[in-house]
Amino acid sequence: MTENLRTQDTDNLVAIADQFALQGKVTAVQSFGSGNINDTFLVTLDSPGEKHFVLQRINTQVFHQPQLIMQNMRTFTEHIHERLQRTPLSRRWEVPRVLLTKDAQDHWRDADNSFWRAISFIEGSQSFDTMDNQEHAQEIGYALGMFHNLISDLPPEKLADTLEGFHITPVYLQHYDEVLTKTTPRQSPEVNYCLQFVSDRQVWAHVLENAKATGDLPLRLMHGDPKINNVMFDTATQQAVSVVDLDTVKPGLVHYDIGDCLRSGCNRAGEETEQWESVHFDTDLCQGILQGYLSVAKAFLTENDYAYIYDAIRLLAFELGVRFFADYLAGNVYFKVKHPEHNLARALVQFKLTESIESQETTIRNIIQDMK
Ligand code: GN1
Ligand code: MG
Repeated sequence: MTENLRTQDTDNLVAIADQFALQGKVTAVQSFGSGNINDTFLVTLDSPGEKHFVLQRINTQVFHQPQLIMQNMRTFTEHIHERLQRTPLSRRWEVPRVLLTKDAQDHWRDADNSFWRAISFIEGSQSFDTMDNQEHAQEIGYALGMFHNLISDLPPEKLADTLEGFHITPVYLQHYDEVLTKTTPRQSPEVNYCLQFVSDRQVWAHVLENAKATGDLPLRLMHGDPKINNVMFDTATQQAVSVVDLDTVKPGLVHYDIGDCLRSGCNRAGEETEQWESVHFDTDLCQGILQGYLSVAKAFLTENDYAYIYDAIRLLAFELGVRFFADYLAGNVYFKVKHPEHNLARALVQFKLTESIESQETTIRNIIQDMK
C-alpha cells in the first residue's frame, strides 16, 4: 500500500513524462481518473501535434511482469489498428496507442525502479462513473461488444496471462479463507453480514469456472475491467468512441466482462456510494447495455453463452464484493483506500447489489431470453 500511496513531486513527474514526449514540451502533469491500482496522470504538451497523453506508473505489487502487459498491448492494438484499416467502421472508434520513449522502448524505469509507460489520449472524450439513461447504457454495451468483436479474431494464446487468477472466483474465495484463518475480524453487524453472505454462496461461486472446465464456455480474449468509466464518450456527439484501461486484456471469458460491465453500469449510486443500503440493480439500464452489446456480439455468441449471462452478472458483483471484503480483512493491501473501512464499505455495496440481482432473477433472465 505504501507504494500505492507514495506521491511523486511535480518536477519528477515532468522529467518522467519528458521521456515519452517525442514532440513538444511538457507543460503540465496532473492526476487523472480514479483507478484503484495504478497511478495515472494526464500530461499536457506544448506541441503542434498531440496535446495530451496518459502517463501511468504500473503497480508492480499487483502486476508482477509489467513488460508482458506492454507486449500484450502492442500485439492487440496493432491487430485492431490493422483490422480497422482494412474494414473501417461507419462511426468514430479509436484504440489507444502505446507511446515509446526516446530510446524506442515501451516503458521507462526510474531511479526507484518504478515501471512507467505512456499511452495516447482519446482527444475530445470523457467518461462517467454512473449513468442514468437508456441511450447511455446502449452506448456502453455497444462499446464492449465492439471491443470484443475487434479482438475476436486474435487467437487467445497470442496474449500472455498478465494477472494469474484474475476473475477466477474460486481463487478469490481460497484467498479469502486464508485471510480468515490469519485474522479475527472486528465484530460488527456489517462484518457479520459479509461473512454470512460469502458463506451462503460458496458452492454456487464455481459456476463460470465449472462451465469453462466442461467446455460449455470457451476461452476467449477479454478486456478484464470494462467498468463503465473505462468507456470514453465523444464530448460532442455523446457516442462511445473507445474502451480504455487495457492492462488486463488477456485470455478469459467474455462473461467476466459482461458481468463486470453490468454490475458497474446498473448500479446508479455507483460503486463508491456510502449509502450501501439503498443500492439497487437497475433492470432498465441492464436491458439497455445488453441491447447495445448484442447489436454487435450476436454474431459471435452461442446458445451456451446466453445461458450463463445471468450467472455472470450475479457472480461478478459477488466476486468484487469478496475481493473488497478480503482486502479489508487483510488490512487493505491490494486496492487503494481513502480510510481503513473503505474496502468494507465497497464490499457492502457489491453484496447489496448481488442481493438485488438475485431478487430480480426472473426479470433479468426474461430480458436475456427476449433478446436472443
Ligand atoms: C480495479 O484500478 P481499477 O480501478 O482500474 C481492479 C478491477 C476492479 C476495480 C473496481 C487489476 O480496477 O478488477 O473491478 O478496481 N483491477 C485489478 O473498481 O484488480
Ligand atoms: Mg483497471
